[in-house]
Amino acid sequence: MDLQAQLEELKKSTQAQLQAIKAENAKELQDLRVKVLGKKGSLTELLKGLKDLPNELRPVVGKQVNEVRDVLTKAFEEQGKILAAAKIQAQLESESLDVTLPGRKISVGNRHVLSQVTEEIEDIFLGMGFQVVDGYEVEQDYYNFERMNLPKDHPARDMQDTFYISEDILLRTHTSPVQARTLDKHDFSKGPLKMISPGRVFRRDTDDATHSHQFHQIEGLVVGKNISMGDLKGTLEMISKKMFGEDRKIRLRPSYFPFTEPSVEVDVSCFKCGGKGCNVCKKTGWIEILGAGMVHPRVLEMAGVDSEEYSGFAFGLGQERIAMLRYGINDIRGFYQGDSRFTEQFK
Ligand code: FA5
Repeated sequence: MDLQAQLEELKKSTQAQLQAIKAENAKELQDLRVKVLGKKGSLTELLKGLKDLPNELRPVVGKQVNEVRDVLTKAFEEQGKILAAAKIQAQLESESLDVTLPGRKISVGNRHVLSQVTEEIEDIFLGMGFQVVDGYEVEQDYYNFERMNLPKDHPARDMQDTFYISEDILLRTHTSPVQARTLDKHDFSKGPLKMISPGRVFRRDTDDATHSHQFHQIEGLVVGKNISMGDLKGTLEMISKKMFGEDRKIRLRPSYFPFTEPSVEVDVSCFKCGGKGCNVCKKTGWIEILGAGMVHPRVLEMAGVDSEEYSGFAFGLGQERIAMLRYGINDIRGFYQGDSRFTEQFK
């Protein structure tokens, strides 16, 4: 091949190689430039052949060499720009943010369903001017039983199987001891006592789907002048409607608690069947939600409150029971196991 053909060949093959270089291999461009246009490159190599050409051809081929150098130099420059632009483009694409994509969900916790029910009931009573009072989970036998008109050896103590810590100290079996503690502190010259007290209670019960050895109650107590059973019924009717729906009715059944006289169990008309009878209310149309009654005169007297002048009502409801009825929860153990598949249902 003569020198001119070689020059033409070098030009074409270099152009082809240039085209083939990809953006991610931009370094190959520099290597190719050195290989073709460098001091010891292919073009310089071909130039050496110039001296062997006949005189009249030398200027012609010399000119062709310069042209090829110019063409290739320009081609390298241009390909360099193209590759640099492609690199920037690729970078932009890889780092681009698609603002229309839905974001990743951050899992946020929620209040436990028992806390939600408690707070809801607290709000209802706060709205009626009640105070919310805290009690002790570790309580004295004296407040848990004796002040609730359950002297030592009283058979009704068996209704609440108890965890004793010592003969006089126990885990409270109900929130009722808060009644005695609050009565002791209240100054009746400033008006009636209206309080609720939510909290945890403990009984030596066998755990099953509806019983737990620890559960939650809300105690309610109103003591003042001329407080009647009508006030109790009105209050409970209101709370049942707020918790279970406006068309709920309540029913009071005679019962027995040593600290109330008369005592009642309170049923609410079934929110599922409306009273016709279904599996939720065990075909009775009614669901028991709490125990209540008029405060026993002896409970008032033990607190130094004149039972001739003052009267009152009290109630105790189980939050688990309320939440289970409301949300159709069929196993009480779900409340305590911390399984997120349970807890997340109450967001
Ligand atoms: C009492 O504890 C009384 N102190 C309530 C009371 C207060 C009556 C003031 C009158 C005046 P009782 O033992 O029935 O009553 O319990 C009240 C509620 O606690 C029950 O209706 C039930 O909802 C709930 N409860 C009782 N035992 C358990 C248990 N083992 N597991 C879950 N909930 C329970």
